[in-house]
Amino acid sequence: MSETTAILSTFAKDIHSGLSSNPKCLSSKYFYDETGDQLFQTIMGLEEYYLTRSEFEIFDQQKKEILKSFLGEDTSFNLVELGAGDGTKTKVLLKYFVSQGVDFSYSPIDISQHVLDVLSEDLGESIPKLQVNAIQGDYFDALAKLNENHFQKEVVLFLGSNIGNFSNGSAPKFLTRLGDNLSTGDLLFIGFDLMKDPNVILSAYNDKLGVTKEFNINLLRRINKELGANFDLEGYEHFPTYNPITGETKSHLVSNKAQEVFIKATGETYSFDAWEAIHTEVSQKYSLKMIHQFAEQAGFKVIKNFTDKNNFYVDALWEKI
Ligand code: AVJ
Repeated sequence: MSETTAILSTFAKDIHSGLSSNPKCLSSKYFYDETGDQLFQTIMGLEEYYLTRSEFEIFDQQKKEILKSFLGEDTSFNLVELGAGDGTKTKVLLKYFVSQGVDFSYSPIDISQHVLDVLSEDLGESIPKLQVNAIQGDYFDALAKLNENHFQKEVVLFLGSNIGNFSNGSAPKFLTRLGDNLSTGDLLFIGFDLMKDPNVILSAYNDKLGVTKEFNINLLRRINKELGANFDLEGYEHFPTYNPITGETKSHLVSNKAQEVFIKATGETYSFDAWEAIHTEVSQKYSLKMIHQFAEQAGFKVIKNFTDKNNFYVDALWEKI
């Protein structure tokens, strides 16, 4: 890289290291600029994208049981949500808990202050009685801060199969670190997308309208815009794969010709062979056995699994040992 390295953003450094690797890769955490957020909102409403609908069904149909399990022997708790987003699904639970007169507060944690502002305003209007305490920042910093000031039981939500973006190698480390920031008896309510008919899974990442393709290609558009690159957006095919043995779903952008791209921010040119691929995302699918192993490895006890009627998806409730 050129001598400007020292002043390069983390974004530029990550993109440089990904495009210099073999095979090439780019991190899915960079999908979410404003356009990426909007595209993901659209994905959540797609016919093929069963994940959101399945989790919504679990909340809607089993909210009474969920509340009972959250409370356990206690009479109150603090509900913490990691990566709250727009809170559409969570609202089903929040509304129900408020209607039942439950003594709880809600602390959404997100890296984006903008997301938190929109969510807080929306909740102020739709559930005015709800006590909201939004925290901007890194998940672990925010959890540590909460743990200092709270004597109530924490119930941490990590929904949407966001855990799926971690490889199976890195997920246990993340979950262990999460547990390190909790106290004995605290709860983790975590959404996992289950293994199922491979065709159903592949369609969810290759929708007819091409929204997921746009979502994937938007990463290149973002690099063009923010790092001054000249990716030809027509020069890459969207290609997801699912491995039914490991449960790994991967998204790729495949270069449909030999081509080069120049990125101003790194001062470098990157070459693609014809049909060379960039790996852009992992969306891991799980068996219940894998999920139980994760809980054990990370120091949690399994309390209950909540699944939808199709058995497509599970929200697992774990207790910190
Ligand atoms: C937000 C990570 C759960 O992997 O299913 C949707 C993102 N990627 N379509 C997922 C996504 C392509 C989504 N997660």
